Amino acid sequence: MFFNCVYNRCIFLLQPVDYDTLVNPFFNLTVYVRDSDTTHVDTAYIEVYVTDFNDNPPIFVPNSQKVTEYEDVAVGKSLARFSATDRDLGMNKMFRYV
Ligand SMILES: [Ca+2]
Ligand SMILES: [Ca+2]
Repeated sequence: MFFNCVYNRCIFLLQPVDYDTLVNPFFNLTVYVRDSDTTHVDTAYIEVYVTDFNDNPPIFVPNSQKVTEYEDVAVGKSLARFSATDRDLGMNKMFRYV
């Protein structure tokens, strides 16, 4: 349960929502209002869509390598390949090697 509605007309977030681990980022909420007459009831429907936030940094996988090469290695030869990954999505997953 991520949301709660209490008597002051607001919907609250009860716990952090991590877009990167959600199976479904859509939440359909139903809110009821009534008075002392039990037949006086109305319903509102609220759709909440959680979007991604850039909350994960890129990480090298692996983050260290050992390279052994002869001293006369040709200038410009590639000595190692490395890559990184980022758990976010879309533009928040973009990074560059510097
Ligand atoms: Ca990121
Ligand atoms: Ca994220």
